[in-house]
Amino acid sequence: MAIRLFELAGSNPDHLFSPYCWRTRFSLAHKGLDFESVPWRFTENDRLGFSGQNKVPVLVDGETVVHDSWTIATYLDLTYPQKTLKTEAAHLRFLNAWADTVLHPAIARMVVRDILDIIPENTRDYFRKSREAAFGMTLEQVVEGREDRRDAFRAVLNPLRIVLRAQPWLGGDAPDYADYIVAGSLMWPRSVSAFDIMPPNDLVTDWFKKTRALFDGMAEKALRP
Ligand SMILES: N[C@@H](CCC(=O)N[C@@H](CS)C(=O)NCC(=O)O)C(=O)O
Repeated sequence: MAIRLFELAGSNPDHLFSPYCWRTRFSLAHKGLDFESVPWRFTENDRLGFSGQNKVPVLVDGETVVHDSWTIATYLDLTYPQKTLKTEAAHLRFLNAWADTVLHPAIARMVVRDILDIIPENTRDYFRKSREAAFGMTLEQVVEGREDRRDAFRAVLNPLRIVLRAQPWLGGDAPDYADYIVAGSLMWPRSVSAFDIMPPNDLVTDWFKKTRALFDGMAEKALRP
C-alpha cells in the first residue's frame, strides 16, 4: 500500500505551505519513495484522530502511523535505509531546533498575515484567533514594518551563509536532512506570500534555489500565491 502523507493545504488542495510538511516531502523524494498526498486544512482535527494528535505532517505507511516531521524523518531512515537522510547525526537536532525557534519566528513576523488569504474562508477565523492569541496582537500588527525587518532577517541567515561558504550543501557534498529542514522552513514564506524575504545576490538564496530544483523541480514548481 502506498505511503500517505497528510499535509497542510490552502483553499487549493495543491497549495502546500507547511514548513514541517515540506521537510517530509523533501525526505520522501530524497529516498525515492512514492506517496499519496492527502490535503488537510486547519480545524479538520477529527480527520487526524487516528494519529492521536492534531497536527500535520502525519505519515501513514501500511499499519504504521507517524507524526512530527523530525520523528518521520528518523522513521524513514530506519525503515528505508537507502539514501540516508543522515538523521542519526545527533547534532542535526540542533539545526531542527534552530529552524523551529529562531528561523520560524523571524519568518512569521513578515508573512503570517498573508496565510489568511490562501486558506479556506471557514478556517480563517480559527487561524486569526489562535495566532493572534499566540502573538498577543493582531496579525496586521505582527507584520507591520516588515520591509525593515527583512534587513535583520539577512543576519538571521548568517550561520547558513558561513556553512555554505565552505561546502555546497548544508549536508556537505550532497543534500541531506539538514538541507530539507531549512528548505522546508523557507518554502513556507515562499508559498504563502508575494513578499520576498530572501536577500538578493546571496549564497543562501542561491542554495535555496538549487534545493528547489532537486527532484525534478518539485519545490520550484510548487504553487505560490
Ligand atoms: N513539531 C511538529 C510541528 C507540526 C505543526 O505545528 N504543524 C502545523 C502546520 S505547519 C499544524 O498542523 N498546525 C495545526 C493547527 O495549528 O491547528 C513537526 O515538526 O511536525
